[in-house]
Amino acid sequence: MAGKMSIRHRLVAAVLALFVTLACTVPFMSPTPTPIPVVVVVTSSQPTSLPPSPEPPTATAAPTETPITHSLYPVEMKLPSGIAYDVDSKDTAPEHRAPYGDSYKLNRFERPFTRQAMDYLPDLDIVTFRITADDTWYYVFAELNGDDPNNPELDPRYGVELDLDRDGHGDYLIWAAPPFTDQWSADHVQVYADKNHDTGGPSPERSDAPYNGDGYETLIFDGGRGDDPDLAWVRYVPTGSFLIEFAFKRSLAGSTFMWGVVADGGIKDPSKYYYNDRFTEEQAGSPEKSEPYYPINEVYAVDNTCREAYGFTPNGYEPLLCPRPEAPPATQTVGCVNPGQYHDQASCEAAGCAWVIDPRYIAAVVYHCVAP
Ligand SMILES: [Ca+2]
Ligand SMILES: [Ca+2]
Ligand SMILES: [Ca+2]
Ligand SMILES: [Ca+2]
Repeated sequence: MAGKMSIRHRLVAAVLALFVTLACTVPFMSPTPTPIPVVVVVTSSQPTSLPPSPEPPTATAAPTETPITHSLYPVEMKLPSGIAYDVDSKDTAPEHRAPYGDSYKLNRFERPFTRQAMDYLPDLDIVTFRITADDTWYYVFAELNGDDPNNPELDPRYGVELDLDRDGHGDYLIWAAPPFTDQWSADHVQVYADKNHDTGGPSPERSDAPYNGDGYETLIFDGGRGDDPDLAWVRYVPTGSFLIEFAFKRSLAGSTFMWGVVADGGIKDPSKYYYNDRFTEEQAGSPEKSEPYYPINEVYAVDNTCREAYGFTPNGYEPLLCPRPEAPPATQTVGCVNPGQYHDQASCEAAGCAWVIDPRYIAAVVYHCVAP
């Protein structure tokens, strides 16, 4: 009995609903049906479940991006004791110049300065660089003189260049963009490869300008998208100045390679590496007042380092290899200090250093200054 009543009630309700619907619809009927507005809620990480839409199919579908899932994270590593030094331009900054160490020919830039005005940009001035490793990762530390890697006017990029076969042509560039935080993140890290081996042009140790290769042209990792979502990471460590710390998989670099770091607030274009092949020396300018093309012009707001060897003892002929040995002026009080700063025999020997043939030059006898 209760069941029959219930069915009867439902029938009555259905009939009433039909009347109400007709009553509501009929006054609004028009010869052209009006599309029903649909509010589309789009989320960035997952496909949305939308009601059937009367809109024509020209409406753009929401991007169906798969969320990035990381399975391995870098850890906190102690700063390694092994340290390499880049030129510190802080002391000569008031004079709007770099002290030394910029070599257009070698694609080695000491240009943490604005174009032409040569105002100092400490957030781009690399002063030390180091590397260490654990079972999964290489960790590279770049120490900079500034205090803001998120400097909004510069929007700087910090990078690590890897040369796996030691020929001076960079093979990978790990390239990180703001915002940087003190937590490991892969979100703003990219890894570029040079698959056609034209970084550096025909000669990695000389300018080939004007050269139109495509530099680091292949993006193999982009914020976690790529074959390995955990390939490369970055964070920064405020230290009074700051450290940019990179972590990248050992599988990317192998067990022996050459590496250097770069801070770029100027051109910021991996496809134009190396910059000394894109601009003549005159176009690039120079940060040293003793040079004819002072001040810096087309190649500006950039600092990079020489290349260090990892996992092998360099023979001295590796292109772009850091001069050896290179020691900090602050920790040496006697004897030859930072011989790379002397560019003539008299000042080299006066400082207690030795003026010897530079083994990196095969075609010509070139002297450079080293520790005796
Ligand atoms: Ca520097
Ligand atoms: Ca190479
Ligand atoms: Ca070149
Ligand atoms: Ca290339």
